[in-house]
Amino acid sequence: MKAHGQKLREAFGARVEVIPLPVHPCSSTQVRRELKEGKKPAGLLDPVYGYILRHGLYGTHADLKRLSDEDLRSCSLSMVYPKRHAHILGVEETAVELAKRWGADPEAARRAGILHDCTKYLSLEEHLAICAQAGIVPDEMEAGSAKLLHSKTGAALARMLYGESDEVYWAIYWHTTGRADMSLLEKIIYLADYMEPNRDFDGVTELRRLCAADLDAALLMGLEMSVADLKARGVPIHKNTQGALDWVREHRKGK
Ligand code: DGI
Ligand code: FE
Ligand code: FE
Repeated sequence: MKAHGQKLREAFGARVEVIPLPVHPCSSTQVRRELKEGKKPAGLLDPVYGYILRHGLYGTHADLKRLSDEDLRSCSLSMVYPKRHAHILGVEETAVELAKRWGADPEAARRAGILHDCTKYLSLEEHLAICAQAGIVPDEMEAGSAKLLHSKTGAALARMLYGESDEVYWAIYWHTTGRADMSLLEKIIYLADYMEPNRDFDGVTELRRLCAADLDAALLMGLEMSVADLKARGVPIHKNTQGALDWVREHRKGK
């Protein structure tokens, strides 16, 4: 390499910089062999491994309905842009913490956290196709909004593709708007999504404190901030967002 640089310099007067690249620790032949044997090859990036599992490439035959947490995480990360990876990992970790704090099933919280945004970057057409397949009928506002539909289609794939439970399904389903009468796990995923460690906004420290001290007070704060933010941006409030806010206000009266 150094010799090539020298030659180019002499022949063309080129400015040559030699940048040493790290030697990749595995051979592609070995990676393919390990995949075929059902192993996760060392050195393969998680989202790449997830893509291979989802598409059954290189002789893999993973049962997507019975994935380990690690493989489910790889699959979810492979479905979204890398800029969302830290958020997904943050929601997973925060949801598990909140589940332990408030007595929900930490494993269900983990699986919902891992999958909650897996359809975030699908087109409106793709969202509508999944809804049709899953028997979900979007209302008028949802039918025109990929942002509102990603929680529905994320839930649909969690159930149809990954075989997740009803509890996980509904926690993902309601994570964007919330609703009246939210279950404990629904509150946990909604709030973990709001205040995981990568989130940064005025009030996030107070929201985190409330999440550890009084979950419904945190939910009220989250919903109030969300509605204020949507209003400030001129975005119409979905009836389930309003329903969640009205419900938690009523529910907390006298506290
Ligand atoms: O998917 P994330 O970015 O992690 O967060 P999220 O699932 O809470 O989605 C946030 C988006 O959802 C944001 O762009 C606004 C939208 N959204 C949430 N509530 C409402 C809403 N959009 C409308 N029109 N009405 C709502 O009530
Ligand atoms: Fe989301
Ligand atoms: Fe999210």
